Amino acid sequence: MPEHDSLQVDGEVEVPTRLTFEILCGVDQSFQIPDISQLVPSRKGTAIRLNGVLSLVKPTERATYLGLHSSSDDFHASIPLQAVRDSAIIIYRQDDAPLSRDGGGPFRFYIPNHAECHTSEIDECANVKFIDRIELTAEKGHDNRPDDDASHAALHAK
Ligand SMILES: Nc1nc2c(c(=O)[nH]1)N[C@H]1C(S)=C(S)[C@@H](COP(=O)(O)O)O[C@H]1N2
Ligand SMILES: [Mo]
Repeated sequence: MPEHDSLQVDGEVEVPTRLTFEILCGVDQSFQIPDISQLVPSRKGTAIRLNGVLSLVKPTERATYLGLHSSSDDFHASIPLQAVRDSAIIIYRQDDAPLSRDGGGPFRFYIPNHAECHTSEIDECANVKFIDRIELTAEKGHDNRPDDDASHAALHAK
């Protein structure tokens, strides 16, 4: 069971790693986005580039899909790695504290140039909140994003 305040990164990687707020704060500045409102005007916080995390865990050549798991509310997405490798970020900090649950924290996956909900594999629904595990896989993995308007509306009504 992943711990709630940490982010396990495993699967098709050479170095499975359990990330914490402190570890992410210490990742090289070149991978940090101190103020994400410069990238996404409506969002606040500090993020790390997915690339920064991948540099720590070293994906294998077989890694093709990125699995984003939120066990706390059982929400999961599996998206093609190559399409988001250079653009996706993980928001993990607001001021000097971990990102709040209200903000999707402690770890929130985010694709700045996402498509509208259920128009593409790389859609807004893939911006998974409360992620506690990132799993790299060779094939598409578990994905329970809403795939039509009705299931989407039902999710948002929760
Ligand atoms: N853990 C989790 N992440 C989630 C969801 C969810 O229900 N649970 N909903 C998704 C959907 S369908 C959308 S459209 C976006 C909405 O993000 P927002 O609440 O920041 O606008 O979050 C996505 N991330
Ligand atoms: Mo969505």
